[in-house]
Amino acid sequence: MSLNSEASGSQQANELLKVETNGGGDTRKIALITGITGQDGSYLAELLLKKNYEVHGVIRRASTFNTSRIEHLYANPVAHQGGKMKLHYGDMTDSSSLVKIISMVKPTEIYNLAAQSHVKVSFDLSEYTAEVDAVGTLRILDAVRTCGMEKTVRFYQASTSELYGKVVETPQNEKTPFYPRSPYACAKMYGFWIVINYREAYNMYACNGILFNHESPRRGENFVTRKITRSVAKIYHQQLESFELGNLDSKRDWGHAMDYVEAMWMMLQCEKPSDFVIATGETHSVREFVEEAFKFIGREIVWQGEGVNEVGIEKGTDIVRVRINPKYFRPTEVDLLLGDSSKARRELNWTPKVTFKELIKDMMESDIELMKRNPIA
Ligand code: NDP
Ligand code: GDR
Repeated sequence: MSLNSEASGSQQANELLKVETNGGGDTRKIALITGITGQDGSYLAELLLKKNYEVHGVIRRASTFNTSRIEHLYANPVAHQGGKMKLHYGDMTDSSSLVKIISMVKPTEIYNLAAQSHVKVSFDLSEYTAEVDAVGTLRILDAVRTCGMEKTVRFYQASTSELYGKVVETPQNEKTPFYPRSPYACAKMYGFWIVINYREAYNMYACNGILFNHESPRRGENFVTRKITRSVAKIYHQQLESFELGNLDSKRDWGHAMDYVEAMWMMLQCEKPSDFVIATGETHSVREFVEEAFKFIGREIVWQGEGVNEVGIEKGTDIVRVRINPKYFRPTEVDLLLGDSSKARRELNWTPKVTFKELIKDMMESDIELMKRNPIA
């Protein structure tokens, strides 16, 4: 099967809906990824294809193509490996689609990554966020049971450091109490506990990965890191003079998405299911991220003023590069995230490879190239 942006909508639909079933007694590894078109889904699909998995993805219908992050997997015949990757239309709000897909694909591993994943947007779309992120998780777990696969399938749930919310203690580990601070985090809290409940009630192999923020050149454009690297790349090409941000003082434990999808896979290869924190163990403010991104293009930012009147000025000039806009503030903020992933390091032998500076370098190089090729991106 080939899928590219030239294909007409109906061609694409027909191709996507072609599903092959698995014969009995098959020992192949078959993964089903919800959210395959997202940042993590795309890296995970790559990783699993390299490990010779048959990879199936749930994709939702959109009025424009939403497969840009995985298009290269179709284009590359080696990664594509003779039809080893297939997409199926479905939605986390539509139980029947999930049951159909699971019964046809018969996955050995399910990675539930689909979510309305933007924290600020969850304040505006609170009910929808709960539908997708909380009830959606329940729907897919129930779909597994409806298909009678709860004893055979291994299930990964994309849980989040947002569960920690208001700071109770740092660094945060698997035993740190939760205090969610957004409709997104509250919905993910339901997802976290329903996974544990199904593990205990039905003896399912189901794990929560409590992943701290992870970024990459494929990060969505409205998350703060990507917004910064895109804007600084545009400034570098003289396509933009300044950009706006919200809270500069919040601190995050930022890693690289490629390292984090590996941890997801590792969690499903253990003897027993368990929940793991995945983090770098380093925290940096949004302000520091901005400074590092500018350093990458050989500029220095100095901060002047206070609160909403604070601005970032390019040193040696009077040009304002960063302004504060309160519209990016959240009604309740998560001030500080810093993870302790010693359980994952010990039991999974997982370690992050990419440092904070290397992450920014990777994102800046990619966005500088992107803006050079396509200034209106
Ligand atoms: P993205 O926002 O990049 O991707 C989200 C994916 O979910 C997309 O494929 C999106 O499809 C899909 N999706 C959204 N709504 C639905 C729906 N109703 N039905 C089916 N699919 C849907 O997120 P990330 O890749 O960054 O994150 C993956 C998961 O990990 C998410 O659950 C997120 O909450 C969680 N997480 C992320 C962290 C991070 O730092 N990145 C940290 C901790 C947890 P479409 O492309 O069509 O929009
Ligand atoms: P987060 O990521 O909320 O941590 O959730 P995001 O990048 O959106 O925000 C990080 C911090 O930056 C501050 N901030 C801004 N954020 C955005 N988006 N835009 C701005 O202009 C801006 N200015 C400052 C925010 O207030 C916040 O403190 C991400 C998502 O991937 C979740 O799905 C995931 O669960 C968590 O990470 C772990």
